Amino acid sequence: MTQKLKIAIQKSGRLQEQSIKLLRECGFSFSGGFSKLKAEVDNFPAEILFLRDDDIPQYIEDNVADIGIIGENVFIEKQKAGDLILKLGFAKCRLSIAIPKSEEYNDSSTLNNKKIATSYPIIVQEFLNKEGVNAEIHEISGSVEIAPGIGLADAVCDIVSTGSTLLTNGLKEVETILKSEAILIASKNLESEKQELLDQLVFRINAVNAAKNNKYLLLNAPNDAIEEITKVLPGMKSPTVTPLQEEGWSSLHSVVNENDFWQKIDELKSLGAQGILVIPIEKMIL
Ligand code: PRT
Ligand code: ZN
Repeated sequence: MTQKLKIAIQKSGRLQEQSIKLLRECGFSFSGGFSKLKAEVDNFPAEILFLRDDDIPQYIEDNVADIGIIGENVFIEKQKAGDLILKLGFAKCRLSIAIPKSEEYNDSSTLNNKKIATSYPIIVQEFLNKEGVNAEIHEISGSVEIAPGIGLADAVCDIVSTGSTLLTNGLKEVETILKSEAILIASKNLESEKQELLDQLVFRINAVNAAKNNKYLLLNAPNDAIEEITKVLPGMKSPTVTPLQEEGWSSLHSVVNENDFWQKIDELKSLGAQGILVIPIEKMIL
C-alpha cells in the first residue's frame, strides 16, 4: 500500500484559513471544514488532520502526524522533537514584553523582582536567563493582557501583531523577545517514501511563494534603450525581446521581485519604457 503523508493543520483560528489556502495552491484537492477531524487529499497521497495548534508539536514528535503547520512561537515553546523545514511567510507576529503605560522602563533589569504573566513560560524564562534578570513567571492560558489591570502581574509577555490589544489595555511594548511566523515542521527521521512526498510538497510551496514574490512585467521600449533596460531587468535569465510593428520599438517581457518593484518601475520610466503592464504569476519553477 502506498504511504500517505499526514499533514496537521490548525482546526480553527488564525492559521487555519491560510494553511488550507496554501495546500490548495499547491494543487491539493480536499474538502476542508471546521467540523472534520481529517480529510483525504484526492489527488496526492496525503491526508489532512485538523487539530489545535498547541497539540501539533506533540503529534509530530509521536509520528501521529508527519508534518504540520504552526506558529514558530508554539514550536519553540513546546520543545518537542521535530525539524523546521520552511518558513511560510504568513501569521507574522512577535512575542513581546509589555508593562503599564505609566511605568518607567530603562532596560531588562527593570523587570527584576517583577511578576510577568504569559502563556509562553519557557521562552520568557530563556529570555530572563540570557539577560540575567530575576523575575517571577505567572503562566496563564488566555487573556494575558488583562493581568496587570486586575493586579495579577506587573508585566505581560504576549503575542503582538498590530499592537492594538496592548494599547486598549493601557500597556506599552518594551521588549521584543521573538519574531514569529507560520512554519512547516516535520517529524524527525521520516521514512524515505514520506520524505519524498514532503520534498514534493516543499517544491510546490517554493513555487507558490516565489510566484507571490514576483510579478510578470511587459513594457514597450525604443530599441536604443534595450541594453540599459536589460541591466535593470535581468528577469529569470534575461528579458524576452520581441520587435513591435512600429519601427525602432520592441516589447520586453521579464520578471521582477516585489521588494524592489517600485524602484525598478521608476528606473524603467526614466530609461524610456512605456505601456508598462504588471501581471501576477501563479506558479514559478526556478
Ligand atoms: O484553538 P487553538 O489553540 O488552535 O488556537 P489559539 O487560540 O491558540 O491560536 P490563534 O489562532 O489565536 O493563533 C495561532 C497562531 O497565530 C499563534 O500561535 C501565532 O503564531 C499566530 N498569530 C499571529 C497570532 C497573532 N498574530 C495575534 N495577534 N496569535 C495571537 N494573536 C493574539 C494575541 O495573543 C493577542 O491577544 O492577538 C492579540 C494581539 O493582536 P494585536 O493585533 O492587537 O496586536
Ligand atoms: Zn493554541
